[in-house]
Amino acid sequence: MATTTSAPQTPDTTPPPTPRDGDARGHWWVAALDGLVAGAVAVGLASLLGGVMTWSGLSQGTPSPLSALAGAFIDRTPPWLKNLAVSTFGTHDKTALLVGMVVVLVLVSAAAGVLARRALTAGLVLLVVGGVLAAGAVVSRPDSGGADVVPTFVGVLAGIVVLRSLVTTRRRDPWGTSGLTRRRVLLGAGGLLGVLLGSRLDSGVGSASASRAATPVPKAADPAPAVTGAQLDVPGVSPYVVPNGDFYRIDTAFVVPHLDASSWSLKVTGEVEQEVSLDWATLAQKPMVDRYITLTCVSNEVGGDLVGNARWTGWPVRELLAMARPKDGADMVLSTSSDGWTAGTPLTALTDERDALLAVAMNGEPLPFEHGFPVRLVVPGLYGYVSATKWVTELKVTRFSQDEGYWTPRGWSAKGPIKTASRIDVPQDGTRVSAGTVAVAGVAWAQHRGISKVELQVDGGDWRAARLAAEPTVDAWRQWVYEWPATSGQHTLAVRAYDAAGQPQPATPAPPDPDGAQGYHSIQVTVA
Ligand SMILES: Nc1nc2c(c(=O)[nH]1)N[C@H]1C(S)=C(S)[C@@H](COP(=O)(O)O)O[C@H]1N2
Ligand SMILES: [Mo]
Repeated sequence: MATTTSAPQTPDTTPPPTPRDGDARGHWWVAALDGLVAGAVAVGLASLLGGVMTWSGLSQGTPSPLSALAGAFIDRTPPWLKNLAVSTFGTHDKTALLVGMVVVLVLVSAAAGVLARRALTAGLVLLVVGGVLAAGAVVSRPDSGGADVVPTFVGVLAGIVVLRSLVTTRRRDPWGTSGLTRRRVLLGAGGLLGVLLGSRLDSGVGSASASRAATPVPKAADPAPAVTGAQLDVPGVSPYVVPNGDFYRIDTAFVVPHLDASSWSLKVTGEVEQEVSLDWATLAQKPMVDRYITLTCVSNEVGGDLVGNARWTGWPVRELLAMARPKDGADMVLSTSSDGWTAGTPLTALTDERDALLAVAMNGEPLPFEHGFPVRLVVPGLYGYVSATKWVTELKVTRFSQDEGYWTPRGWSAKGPIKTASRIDVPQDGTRVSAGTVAVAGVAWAQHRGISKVELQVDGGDWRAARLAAEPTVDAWRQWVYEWPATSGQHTLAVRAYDAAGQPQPATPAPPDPDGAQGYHSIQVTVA
């Protein structure tokens, strides 16, 4: 009987040191990192190729998968989520979406890497699923062509190759790899560079910027009214004319369209006797008018800042429509932007005496890209979502019974006349002021009707008339001020306005959807 048992000592076949969790798959976080690298390469290459296709004019659609996913997401956002996004992030809603997309991409890529650590195929399948979703978004974008999915396809293929090769390398040396090898850094950085370069090309920044810089502002044959007396000398009140850089921006465009004026054209189609096409050179020759018109967003909350006044230079739309001669029975013009957004405007608002413009300049500058370069619509009296199409490329004469603008199937009213409204700019809500005479001031608007009276109420008492600034045009907002003899304590101030016909602004509070917020703006201040 053997007293001792021992395994034969054969050093050559001794298994390698056992990894901590008993297998040869390496750290999960290294696997996640490899997924991230593969994801960065896939997205970077696809963005770069997509950018090149857009920039070269090879594609009229959205070949860049990130832009396509963002666009598809925005267009499918249910109204409650859109409202939540706007109320939470305001005009930074697109930055929020970008951050959200980056988070999702990071999570999905890392998950692909971690899955691949267990079974390579599972990781690759996740990359392919992501690619199929992106390709679906690409083909669903306006004006997409068959070749538009090529960047996504190539990107996913590159991601697969990279993930496979990183996983294979790791298998040879599961625990020896440090987290950040040269290859990973290079591939990851290359991917990020691709995204950056691609998004620049994507937005057409180069040629469009040159085009905008070379575009002269046409001299208006019919100048704007003088604005003497329209600006009150009260610190903190909104400027009568809002500078371009401070003007609110609202649109569904994740990537701001950068069009070249020389290749822009506008078609008038639909129920017309004569289809008309207008190019930039022809438009620039037309006699232009210069007008102050206040734009308002239907999403503007009571007291909100999605409203602004600018001087617009443009050619009256009615002149263009007169050339096309709308047929009897037509009652709507569906305007479309270069990125496929639409607005349905009553035909009469574009043909009556008001100055509905094909605007080419804002405050004496070519339209900023964010505000519609080279041409947009501006219609006095209607919320932006039913009238103010930026980057406009088509006017289809049609009927409300046959067509609807972008926001109508998303729960917003088909027609959007602007409701009379007023806002207190100073003092600001929740601030402290000193006792004595306090200038309470702000703006009121009832575009194309005009403001006849503004009243202020202190602590639920009598309504007192405010002093009105001059009103150079009924199409723009009007400033008002009330010299309030403030006494110490907590006070509530409320404002209300009347239009030129003497109609008071609606008193019953209502949210923005479906046809504009209403109710009185009120603030609280502490007087010391
Ligand atoms: N092409 C395009 N034009 C658009 C929109 C849009 O989403 N796409 N949004 C409209 C809305 S809802 C508003 S309120 C105004 C805002 O114009 P601004 O961004 O120049 O202030 O643009 C309108 N024109
Ligand atoms: Mo809007």
